Amino acid sequence: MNNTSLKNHVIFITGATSGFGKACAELLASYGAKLILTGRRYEKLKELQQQLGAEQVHIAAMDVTQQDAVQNVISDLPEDFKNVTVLINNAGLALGLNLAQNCDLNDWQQMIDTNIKGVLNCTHAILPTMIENNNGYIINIGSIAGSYSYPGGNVYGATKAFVKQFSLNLRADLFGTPIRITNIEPGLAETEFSVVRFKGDAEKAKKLYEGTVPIIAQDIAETVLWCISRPPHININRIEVMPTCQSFSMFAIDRTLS
Ligand code: NDP
Ligand code: 8X3
Repeated sequence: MNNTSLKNHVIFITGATSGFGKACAELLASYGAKLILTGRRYEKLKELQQQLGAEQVHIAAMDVTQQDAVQNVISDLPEDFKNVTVLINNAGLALGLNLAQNCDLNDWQQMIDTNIKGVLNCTHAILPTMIENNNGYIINIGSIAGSYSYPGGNVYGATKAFVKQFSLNLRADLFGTPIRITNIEPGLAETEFSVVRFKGDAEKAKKLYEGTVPIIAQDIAETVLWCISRPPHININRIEVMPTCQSFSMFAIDRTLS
């Protein structure tokens, strides 16, 4: 995308300390965008700001589950960063891969708080600026787990189904404005995601990707860049992205129940 310039953009990224969010920050900065980078780990944000340049990058340690903290970060944005043009709702997590009957309720609640309420907190806080400026683009990071069921996907998949439907419903509500909405739905991708899902068990996470060629974070950053650089009359509603090595499977049939 040689002719693409994002010099007029101020892009707010949640979950910029790792994985897709970090790769988006690096790629979008290289096209000239101003960035607001958020996440809970301040040291990681600081490193990224030093790498990309403080002129172009504002950082704020923020937990998306905390409504007041989100609102404060947005109210306190420096003048140069106030007019957010793109919000990338990327922060999210899966906790555990147990069957529902063996899950920890706290894990379920944390996934709901982060993947659903976090998206709502950020969207609700930033939408008024977009409406006032008659300009904006919200990119949500969903998942194939929001469309396809698998054992152990229980609440994680359900949160991503919420994100998919919320994205479509936002489009319906924002009809008549130039504000665009996209839900990007990746499949198997190697980031810190599985280490978090397996509660810090890096060996188990590594095994999941063995013998595969998964999506990498840069692939999703390029998808985000492609969306942002579409002309204003085009809205990409949803994009489902899988690695070639991943596909669908047969329905499970229990023959012992007859
Ligand atoms: P990573 O674990 O590498 O990154 C997750 C990011 O979310 C981190 O920057 C983390 O930052 C942030 N985060 C988590 N909880 C919070 C919170 N409460 N407040 C603020 N930030 C938070 O995983 P990915 O990059 O893979 O995940 C990014 C998104 O992509 C997620 O929504 C995930 O569900 C989705 N996804 C991932 C896939 C995969 O296979 N990897 C496939 C499909 C979708 P910090 O810890 O510093 O707060
Ligand atoms: C992550 C992809 O298939 O592990 O959203 O749920 S999957």
